[in-house]
Amino acid sequence: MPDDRFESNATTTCGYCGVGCRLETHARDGRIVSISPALDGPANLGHTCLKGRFAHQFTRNRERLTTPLIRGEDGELHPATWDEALERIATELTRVKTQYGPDAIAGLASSRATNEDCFVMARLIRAAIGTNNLDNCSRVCHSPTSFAMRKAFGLSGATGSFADVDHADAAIIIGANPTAGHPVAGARIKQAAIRGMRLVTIDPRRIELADYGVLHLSPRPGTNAAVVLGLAHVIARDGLVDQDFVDARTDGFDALLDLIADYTPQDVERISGVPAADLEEAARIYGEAEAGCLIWGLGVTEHKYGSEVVQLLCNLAMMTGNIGRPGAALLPLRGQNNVQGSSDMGALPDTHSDYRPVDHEPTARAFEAAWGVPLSRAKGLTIPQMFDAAIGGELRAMYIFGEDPAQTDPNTTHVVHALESLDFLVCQDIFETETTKYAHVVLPAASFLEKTGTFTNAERRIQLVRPAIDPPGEARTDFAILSAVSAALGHEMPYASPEDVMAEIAALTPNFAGVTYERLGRRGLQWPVTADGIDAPILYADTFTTANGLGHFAALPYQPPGSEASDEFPLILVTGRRLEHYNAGTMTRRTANLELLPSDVLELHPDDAERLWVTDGDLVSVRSAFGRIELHAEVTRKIEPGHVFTAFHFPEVRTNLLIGSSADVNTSCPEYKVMAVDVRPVSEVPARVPALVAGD
Ligand SMILES: Nc1nc2c(c(=O)[nH]1)N[C@H]1C(S)=C(S)[C@@H](COP(=O)(O)OP(=O)(O)OC[C@H]3O[C@@H](n4cnc5c(=O)[nH]c(N)nc54)[C@H](O)[C@@H]3O)O[C@H]1N2
Ligand SMILES: Nc1nc2c(c(=O)[nH]1)N[C@H]1C(S)=C(S)[C@@H](COP(=O)(O)OP(=O)(O)OC[C@H]3O[C@@H](n4cnc5c(=O)[nH]c(N)nc54)[C@H](O)[C@@H]3O)O[C@H]1N2
Ligand code: SF4
Ligand SMILES: [Mo]
Repeated sequence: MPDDRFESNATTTCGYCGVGCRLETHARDGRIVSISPALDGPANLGHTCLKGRFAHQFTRNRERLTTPLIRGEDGELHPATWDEALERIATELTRVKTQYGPDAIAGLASSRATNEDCFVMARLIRAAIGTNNLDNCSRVCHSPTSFAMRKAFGLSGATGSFADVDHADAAIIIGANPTAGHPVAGARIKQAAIRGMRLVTIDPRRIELADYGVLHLSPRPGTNAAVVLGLAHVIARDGLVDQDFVDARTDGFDALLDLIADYTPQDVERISGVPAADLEEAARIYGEAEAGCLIWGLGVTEHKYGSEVVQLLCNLAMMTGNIGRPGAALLPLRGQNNVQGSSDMGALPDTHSDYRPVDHEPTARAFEAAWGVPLSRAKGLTIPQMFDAAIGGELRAMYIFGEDPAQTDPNTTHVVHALESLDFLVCQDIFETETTKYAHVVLPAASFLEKTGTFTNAERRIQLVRPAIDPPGEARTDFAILSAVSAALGHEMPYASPEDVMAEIAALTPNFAGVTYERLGRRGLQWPVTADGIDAPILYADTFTTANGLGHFAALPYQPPGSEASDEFPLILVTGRRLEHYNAGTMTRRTANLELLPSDVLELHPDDAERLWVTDGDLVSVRSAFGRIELHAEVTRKIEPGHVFTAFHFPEVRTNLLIGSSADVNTSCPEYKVMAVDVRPVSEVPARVPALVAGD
């Protein structure tokens, strides 16, 4: 609510995670002085976490980019004017395009930026440059969820809303740690569990929510498929199938029944380590619920068979009829503030907005008519394919907008090699990052607290973003920068403001047909939004959005992960997140959150610590087949013996030196969650080991 103690007040949407909390910002003298929760925010109901409420000091940090930078003859980045930067970009991209063709250029769109920014980025890459080489961070995150849900049900999004948690009598959370990654949703789940919702958590680590649940299963990393097939086995065996739903609404169930015969609780215990009795109890809790939710995260997707496990989760919901009703939702916890939206907008190599294939003629023609240029019908490159092509010499230039692959993508050595191989790299960010080290031009952008637009949260809710303060120095909004770059390349876009962009998105995107800023108002709308403005908190009440209107079961067997413990690498490293820091950490490391958590640490079970002669706080070396890092150990019982855990928020640690190129079979989402490693105290590392450090 407006507060006259401040010079300006704006209601906006948090730019950190996919919960999409609505925030009241209060500014004075051009700086944010405080942020409070918006009481009517539908996803946050008057709450925020410590990031949304307090982690805003980065906006006026001295290291913010305030002018464009151009790399000089001396190899250093130097301040430059906007005209110089735009001219350099236009000259270099035009040269590459003329010499090698448009497919020698690729772009990454930012899932931290707005829908409008991502749509304009898609137009820049597709229309101004002429290629479909465009991808976004969803590739390394929930692309398996998107793939699987489109296959099973039709649409790429949660089937319900966070509010369904309030109406569920049971929920399974698998491979997600919401009290760290989606804290406001995590708190809502806690409240529901306290009120009596029966919560089952499935995670190799004893996550905080396990203490609020009735049952915690701790599978070996990479064995989710066996666990989920086992749950289906028990549901079928114990007569908990909703046969009416299966008969009326789905196809493919018989093939699943044949497959799950082989996944008895005893078989599953052998594969996953989950006690047979616990698996049976979990199956009954979900199978007997009147309304049950399935909630998942990266512990499902960032695996070799991540997209298959999401399909197996869709099976569970269909066989029990737990879909399309209040309290019966599938809620993938989409990660970044706008990773749902960047993909919805078509910042992907194979789809325009609404996930319509680039070779779908009517769609391609509609975009051609709107943009006035011919568009390619050929699929573009995914992020890992871009890096391979850069090393192979086919890709010569990249435009990286709000993404830090040199820190966050897997196999850092390979990524750095790819970035170094490019003739020309543009980065558009709010800070210098590990990736800008390889850029030829760096463009200073506005942060989410300094711009207008919309973000789409993990429940498909499109919400307004409003500026609380001005961008620092000469930094410009992403919308303004991308429009200027496109114009410099000779493709003038006609939009005067992000609102104009939304008008075009609505005109070209059936699921956004009725979206206007006015209708979004304070509470947003959940897509699909009909032309007269009716939105959809719950999908699939009567029919699925597949070609035949039926939900599709998938009979997919368990297959082992890409990395397994060996004599040389006896421990399994799992990576994930910390409450206090956010992904590349560019923002949260420049706030007081750094005092709460000053570094990444390696979680290690006391039994392993004793065997390795490591005590709490010791510096340890972690080595995989791909690289080696050093960090301090935290000895804790939160983790099972044989496993170790760390995050990836600190460039000085560079966790992703350890991760290889193994990835989801359908979407190339990296297998960040399972890597065989060797851990030892640093003093014990023999002199010859540094030879194995990545890059040698
Ligand atoms: N504080 C904070 N919040 C964030 C982020 C952040 O960096 N910091 N990042 C945002 C982003 S981009 C995303 S995508 C989300 C991610 O949010 P989550 O999906 O919750 O992400 P993670 O913590 O990476 O992984 C979740 C859990 O998966 C478990 N896991 C690993 N392997 C397996 C397995 O084989 N089986 C099972 N069942 N579990 C497994 C891990 O132990 C971990 O507890 O968070 C978003 N929110
Ligand atoms: N080991 C390991 N690695 C992982 C993961 C894991 O679980 N384990 N998770 C993966 C996942 S799920 C994800 S999503 C990725 C995230 O990886 P990234 O997308 O690389 O990380 P972010 O920190 O979200 O943001 C990227 C960049 O956007 C910039 N930025 C923020 N806001 C804006 C803006 O408004 N405009 C512009 N132009 N720039 C902005 C930030 O400064 C930052 O440099 O990391 C992946 N990496
Ligand atoms: S829960 Fe997510 S959206 Fe809400 S304040 Fe925290 S980081 Fe922001
Ligand atoms: Mo993510």
